[in-house]
Amino acid sequence: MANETFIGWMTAIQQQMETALERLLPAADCAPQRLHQAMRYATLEGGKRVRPLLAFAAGELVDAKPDNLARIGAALEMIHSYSLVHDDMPCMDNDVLRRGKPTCHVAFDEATALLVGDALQTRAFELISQPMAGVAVASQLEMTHTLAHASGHAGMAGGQAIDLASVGLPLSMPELEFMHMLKTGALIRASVLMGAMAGRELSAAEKQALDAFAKRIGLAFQVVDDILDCEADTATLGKTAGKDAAHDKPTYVSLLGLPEAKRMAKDLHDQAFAALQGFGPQADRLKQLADYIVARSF
Ligand code: GRG
Repeated sequence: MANETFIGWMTAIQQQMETALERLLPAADCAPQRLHQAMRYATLEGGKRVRPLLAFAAGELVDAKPDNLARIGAALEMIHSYSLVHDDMPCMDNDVLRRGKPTCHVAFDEATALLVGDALQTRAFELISQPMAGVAVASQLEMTHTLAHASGHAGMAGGQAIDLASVGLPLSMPELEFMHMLKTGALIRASVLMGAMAGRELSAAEKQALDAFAKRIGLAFQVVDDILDCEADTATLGKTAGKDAAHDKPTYVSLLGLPEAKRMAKDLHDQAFAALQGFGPQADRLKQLADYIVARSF
């Protein structure tokens, strides 16, 4: 029953995000049409919207306004979609399938895909730097800083650089963890923190607890991604399965083996739950999302 309620909530937020993204992305019939069409192609109708869901769930802790959370969610999803477009390009992972459809550079062309990433990234910052009703300017500045830090050299882009340099190398566990904390974990962590910046101020202890949750769940997301890459099929994932092993990429599965990687995902999930102990029922959505992230099948 509780699970049904969660699925209803998740579906409603996913629909709300689709509507917000439709509105906040540039119109397809407005010049330059090809770029705008490709930005919409890469962002709309696809993806689980995990980062916006985390921002909405964290927003519940602080009674944040849904309109502001939708804008924060759209910014997060634009950064995430840009990273997928660039990651799929021939100079990086060179993949042809993403979110169940041809990758952006295949459906359009490489130059357009490069520009899609650039334009989605800057659009994200345009969105979160516009005034938000009821949110202090200082909080918005903190949000902008958090998103920039999580996306750049000390976050996602840095993690991607380590990933590209690690192919075929036997990474140690701390090295693998560092790479994933940056590449995947940083934006997931930022999603939680940014949602919580859109409402009432949390105490220092609450912020610390939420950050501990966000870090654990960011890492759990990646461990599960590694497991799915070797256990799920391409049709279910909507992206090419088995790529990590084929590209000789170090993963939690290659380092620990499947059973131990599964145990690690469960441990991280339990640690994430424990971090939320001090919050009341307002943290229930975050807990349900943690369950979903660890139990998901794609
Ligand atoms: C190009 C700067 C730059 C960074 C790329 C995110 C990333 C860094 C690469 C994607 C490669 C990858 C498969 C990473 C593993 C975790 C991950 C981000 C999976 C995709 O995210 P989901 O599952 O995707 O949230 P959907 O499609 O549901 O949005």
